[in-house]
Amino acid sequence: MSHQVILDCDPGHDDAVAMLLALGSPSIDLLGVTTVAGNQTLAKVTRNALSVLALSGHAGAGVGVYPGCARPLVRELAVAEDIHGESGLDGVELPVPTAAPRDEHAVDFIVRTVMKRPPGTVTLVPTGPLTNIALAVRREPRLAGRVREVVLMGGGYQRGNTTAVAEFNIRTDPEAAHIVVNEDWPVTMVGLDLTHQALATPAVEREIAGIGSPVSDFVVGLLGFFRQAYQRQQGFADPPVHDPCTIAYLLDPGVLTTRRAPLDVELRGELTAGMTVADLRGPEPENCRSQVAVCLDRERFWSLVVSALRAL
Ligand code: PIR
Ligand code: CA
Repeated sequence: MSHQVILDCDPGHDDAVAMLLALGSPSIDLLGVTTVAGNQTLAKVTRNALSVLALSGHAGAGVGVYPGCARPLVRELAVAEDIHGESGLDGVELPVPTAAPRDEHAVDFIVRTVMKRPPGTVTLVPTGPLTNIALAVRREPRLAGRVREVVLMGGGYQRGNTTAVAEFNIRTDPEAAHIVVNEDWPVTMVGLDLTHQALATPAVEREIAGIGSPVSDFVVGLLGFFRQAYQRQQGFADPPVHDPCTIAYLLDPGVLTTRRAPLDVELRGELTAGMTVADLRGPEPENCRSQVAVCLDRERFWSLVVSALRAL
């Protein structure tokens, strides 16, 4: 059975890898790519999404890119130029897009797509700020009952990266994240606790380089830039490739261990705005619709990524 997925992203080095993992995996049916301002401006991340689709060739043919929100609901946009560079995908030459963005807003596309398909079939995978997803469920509250699951990259129950306790996607639009995690739909939070285990080690890089295709060369270029940025800005030896962990979970749920936990987002804390608060006290609650990702099977994760890249 294949997963029908809308990928809502802000590419972004790791978003690009998430796109390629989805495109190169036959059991993911990518219904569309929606974009949101985050790592870079909306215009830049939309262009980047189109470039990645062009690179992926036939796999990306027919997958539309739908531009969404150009800024967060309440706060000012602060892009992650220090990590992703001026283009949002620095370190590679960007393929010339072979298609234009679609003439439909991301929020409208999400609502239309989920409502026209059978209930419980479409999975939303946000890997950027949650602005589009929040607006979609406010625009059409029935989305909550129809979406199969929201599998998001964002947050963390132990630490942040943008502030001590807040992760970038959530910190960028905390109000949107608050809407999404408080909605009555299943949410899987793939946060930094998990994605900091998805490190692109030199061995991983060598394996990808060994594929020897335009797609693998592109990914090696991305990882090289991402490694240097992470060494400089975050003191990591190897860069964590956050966003594809969400898609990998759909491909093979066993790649992650998860724990059910009530979730919320701090909006007002002087030191903690944008923090995701997971209640991990006591035994694991049974009827709780949210869960957090805890542990990554690194080997299985990278083998999914490598096979997808090889297939493109
Ligand atoms: C990664 C991101 C933003 C800032 C930093 N420092 C690192 C982007 C990634 O694309 C991922 O979706 C998420 N936001 C991780 O915080
Ligand atoms: Ca991202």
